[in-house]
Amino acid sequence: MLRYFTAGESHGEALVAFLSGLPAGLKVDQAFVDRELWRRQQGYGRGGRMKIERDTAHILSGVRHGITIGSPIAVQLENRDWKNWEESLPVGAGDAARHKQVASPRPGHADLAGALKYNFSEARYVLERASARESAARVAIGAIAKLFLHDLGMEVLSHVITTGSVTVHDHVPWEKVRSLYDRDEVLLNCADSDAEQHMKEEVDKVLKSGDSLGGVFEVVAHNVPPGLGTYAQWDERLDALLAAAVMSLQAVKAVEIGAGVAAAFSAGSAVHDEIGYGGSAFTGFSRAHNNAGGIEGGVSNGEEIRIRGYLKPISTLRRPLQSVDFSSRQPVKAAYERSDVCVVPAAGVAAEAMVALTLAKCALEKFGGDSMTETTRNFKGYLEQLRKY
Ligand code: EPS
Repeated sequence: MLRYFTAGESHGEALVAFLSGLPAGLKVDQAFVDRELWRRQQGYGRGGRMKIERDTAHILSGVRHGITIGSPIAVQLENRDWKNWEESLPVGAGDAARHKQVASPRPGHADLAGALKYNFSEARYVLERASARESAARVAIGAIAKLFLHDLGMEVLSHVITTGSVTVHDHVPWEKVRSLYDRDEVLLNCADSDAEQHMKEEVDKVLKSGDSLGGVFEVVAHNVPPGLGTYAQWDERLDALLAAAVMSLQAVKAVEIGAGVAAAFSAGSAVHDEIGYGGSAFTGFSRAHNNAGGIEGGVSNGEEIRIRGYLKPISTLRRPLQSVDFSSRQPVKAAYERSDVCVVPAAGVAAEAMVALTLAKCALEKFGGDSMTETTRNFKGYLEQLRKY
């Protein structure tokens, strides 16, 4: 069973991620993992922090001589910013005068709900863990899940559909999403270069005005065979698992699979993907289009999986909203600390990681195996069964 979780505070010494349950014998390409981490750090609209951090995965366990050995994988990511926080956020008691309080909660952030829940007098500890810095740890193990999926022929990437008021309405084919991956400079990770320039202008506007922006990313999982997930039980449905995985990312407030939102306002005849028999990647069956986003009845159907995440605008504003001081209870402006103003491309990369981890989990449930030899043998046997169906 594939299991994973993370630990670490945004300005603590390091982030740590654990990934347990991968078969032995998977080649782990460190350069690939580090490039995924680099991709997450890119995008127009990031704040000063990204000039400090150079994320790299320090693999502590579970990989020897370049391959997985079946034991749990632990990965550490250094926070370079830690050297600026050692006195204000020490593990020991430290000097209270040097602690940096977050005196008034930011609307939209976890600050107030977290302080109430954990009975903190201010929000420092809340934001340290609620911060999207944590998603770097998920990207590190998500990259290893991607390597596993690559061995089964599957790929997971993302692109940006909306930033602020600019939206790409045309369908973006896989080849275009794939070509974004090869870029050495990431602006807004948008496949339409005119739209991307307009998105940049939107970011510039909010940079000037002290505001922030949200947007929409789309994750595409390519070459996923039919049969991952099941309708047999509510918590094994692939759409439910993917929605939870993407929704769990910081600032995501809605998730859509395929044409899910528009479909709710359309007639069935305009939505459902008619079935033909002319051949496709895995079987003789084919589809006229893919409004279902690659999932029907909680099961992958062999079409591309398309899942969108809707991000609220970043809740830290340079021109802050109204709030209340934690100690005096007087009205004040919300706290401001250095922040990003737009993170849609980065959130897309983090969502790729969550989608990859989810698909890897479902693939391992279906194909099993303690070694990659066993897993790929089972996988190939299933592909043969599909071809013969
Ligand atoms: C974040 C605030 C900023 C972001 C951070 C997420 O951090 P800081 O306050 O240290 O400048 O840069 O994102 C990351 C550090 C990252 O690696 O993505 C927040 O409040 O969520």
